[in-house]
Amino acid sequence: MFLPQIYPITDPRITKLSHAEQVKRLVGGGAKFVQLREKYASPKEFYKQAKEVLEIARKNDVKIIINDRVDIALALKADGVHLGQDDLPPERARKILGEKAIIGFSTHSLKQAAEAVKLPIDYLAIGPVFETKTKVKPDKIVGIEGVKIVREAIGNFPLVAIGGITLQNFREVLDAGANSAAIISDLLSQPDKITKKMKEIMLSHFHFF
Ligand code: 3NM
Repeated sequence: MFLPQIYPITDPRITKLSHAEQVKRLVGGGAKFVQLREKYASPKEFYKQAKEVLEIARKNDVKIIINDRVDIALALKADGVHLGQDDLPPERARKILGEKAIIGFSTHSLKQAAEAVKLPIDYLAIGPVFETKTKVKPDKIVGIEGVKIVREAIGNFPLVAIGGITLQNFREVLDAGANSAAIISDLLSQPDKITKKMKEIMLSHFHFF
């Protein structure tokens, strides 16, 4: 599975923009893989917005992962879902969405991560790595050390780090063993600079190689 080193996630509360507008701005900056995260709108409203996103994404060869809602991912033939510890179990999501769907799963401890690799998922996420204000009731911070420990425990399993990741610290997170850094507020907190921020982060990563 293709997992980009920078994994942007939308947030309408932070941006006051539709998911489609956020995706357009992120894609303008080079994003190829975006998660739609919606914690407040009704399923009907989220469906409507995600449908608009999928139309844009298909034209631009961008993969779209739907947070939490297996039903919406199925209805729209999105590329996959990202599930939390309290969502539909990944086994069930896999049966519903099929072998080709990308399924991601959130974990917040070494124990959860070690369990997660046995599930029919494509990547697991560990977090929060740093302090975050974006998630309501975040779990305990795992730190860079937590990313390293999880990496050691899971072998080559695809690993996404999340929580408080920025343009300044994402390289440290990747060096600790994450394949990908998921980022919300550092990309979105200045809505008129989303494209610029996305470009900056893609470029700084490019310079590294
Ligand atoms: N999940 P930001 S932390 C959505 O720990 C989410 O699983 C987390 O936002 C986890 O990049 C988090 O603004 C919020 O810190 C990430």
